[in-house]
Amino acid sequence: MLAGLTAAALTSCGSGGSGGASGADDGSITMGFSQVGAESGWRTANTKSVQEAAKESGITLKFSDAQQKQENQIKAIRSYIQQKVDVIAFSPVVESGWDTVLKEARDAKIPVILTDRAVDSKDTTLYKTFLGSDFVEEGRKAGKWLVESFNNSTDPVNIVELQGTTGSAPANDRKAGFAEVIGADPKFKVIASQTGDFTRAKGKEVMEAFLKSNPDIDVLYAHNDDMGLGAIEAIEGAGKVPGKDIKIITVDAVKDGMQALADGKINYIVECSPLLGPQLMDLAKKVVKGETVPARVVTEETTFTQEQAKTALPNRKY
Ligand code: GYE
Repeated sequence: MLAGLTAAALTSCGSGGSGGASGADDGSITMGFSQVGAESGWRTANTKSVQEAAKESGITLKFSDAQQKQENQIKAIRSYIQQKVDVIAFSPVVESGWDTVLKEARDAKIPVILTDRAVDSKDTTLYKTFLGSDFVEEGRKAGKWLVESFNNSTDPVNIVELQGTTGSAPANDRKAGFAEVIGADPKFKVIASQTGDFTRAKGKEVMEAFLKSNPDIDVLYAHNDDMGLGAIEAIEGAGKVPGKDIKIITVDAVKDGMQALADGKINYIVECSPLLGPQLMDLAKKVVKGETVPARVVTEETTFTQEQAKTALPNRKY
């Protein structure tokens, strides 16, 4: 109780100094959060984590869903600036085009935290910290599994790739990390690569097109579970066996993905954790107080084989 009071008193001084206005007097913190959308199981789990963590840490959350549109996120951020929230957090749908609105936040002295996805702004003083995964490393992990799995063969390996949302950090980086690793051996050929916008429906649609124009696909690399799950429907619809005729690698490790992995329909999943809420709230409290925080906070993650999925599945929360 006493510790809580002390923290509240400190916050009160700090937020007055930071210029954020709404909670300045009583030490309460209001966060404006602009979410990407509701495109995937990962996103749903991430939203829940942020909302629950805000509640638990006593932070008032103003939440908006941008439906995968940058213009909606820019509008939301501008409205948070007008409302004089104490801190803005957002997960940028694409990497480019944020400098103007981030400068507006800085001019209003409202600290900004990037969560989940990065921006490509050269001026890193536009935000306080970036909390999220290392997507290039995730792509590398996917590539390493593939290289090891096809270790014993010199035959060409035909790969199709379902990319995430065009221009998003996870799509750019998961593609780059994967290409870097498989690029060392010319037997690996990416014969088709297109966006499926991180959704199940688009994943299915694009995989159907891939199957029509490419009779000989050995591997699917999908930038998230949802697109992989949509693609599984397309593969089964074409009379092929997912996980056998076509090996499948995905990223995320949400429950539905893990179930498909345990069932043998997916071969390998690279984990990407959506549970960023608690760390985000801790960082928010610190930046509102004016404390220095690390410029980059990387999420800890693992990988799952089919056997590991069977063990992990009963305790999987999302
Ligand atoms: O992998 C995907 C979601 O930005 C890490 O966005 C996130 C990605 C995640 O739609 O499922």
